Amino acid sequence: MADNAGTIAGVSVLSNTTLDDAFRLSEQSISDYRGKGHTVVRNLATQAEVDAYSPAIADATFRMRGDERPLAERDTYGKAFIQSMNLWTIDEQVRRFVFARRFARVAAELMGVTGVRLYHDQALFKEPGGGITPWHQDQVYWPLDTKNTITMWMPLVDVPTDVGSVVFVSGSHTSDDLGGAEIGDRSEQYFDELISRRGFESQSYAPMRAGDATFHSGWTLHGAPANETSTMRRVMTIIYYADGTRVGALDNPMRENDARQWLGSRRTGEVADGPLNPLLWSA
Ligand SMILES: O=C(O)CCC(=O)C(=O)O
Repeated sequence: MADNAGTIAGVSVLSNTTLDDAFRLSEQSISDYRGKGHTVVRNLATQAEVDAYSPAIADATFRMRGDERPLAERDTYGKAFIQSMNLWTIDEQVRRFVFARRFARVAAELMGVTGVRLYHDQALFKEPGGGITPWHQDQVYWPLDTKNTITMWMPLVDVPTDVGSVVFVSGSHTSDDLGGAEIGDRSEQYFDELISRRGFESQSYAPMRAGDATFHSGWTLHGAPANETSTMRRVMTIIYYADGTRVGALDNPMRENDARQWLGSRRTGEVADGPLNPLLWSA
């Protein structure tokens, strides 16, 4: 089928499958997201839609891949996944997926805001034998002066329980920066201790089907187990923030770097509306 195949005989074909219609979000998803800092939305994309876009996403992921060393030579964070970012800028088919109004509207409705902008996308492909994703909070990296940041995490393949699906720490999003800093061995140990000391509860939504999606807030503590299977865990993520958000403190090198890379070098106090931050949905 030309429309859904993604490639025909190696030639890339643009899909006619649009992702711009409204999805009926349940009240339960909204209250889970706001209360716990995470939720799952089942069947946000159909299998046919995933099939239409995932070849282009996979192709762009491998083209943009930075670290090509074998797993054994990488550190803990490097072993967690192949991570390729802002794929929408190199492929029209991926751009259509990332700019999907359906996904952006769900993000806005979960946060309860009237518009969302793109921060960036990233593919997170956990290889067979890939390691844990250490506990971390995303917003340590993001110089965004708002609590209204959210990641959509959508598997492009079915994710059974034994293939590292994300584990979220419920309620951790209300605490802002919990102090674990950069993702790696130290954040894993720091947050392991913090979770047991504070008696936090954690939750995973595995098993997940291709096209299901989880959403988590920028301050929600999360990580993922290793992939001990022989299947690549192919996941695409899209990160959004509320329209009107200003650039926050550039108080660590990661945030300085993110402001340069994703926010058009906007400075603290300026509206975060750089050329890579289109408004993807507004009421
Ligand atoms: O995919 C993973 O293993 C971790 C995902 C993650 O950290 C994120 O989407 O913020």
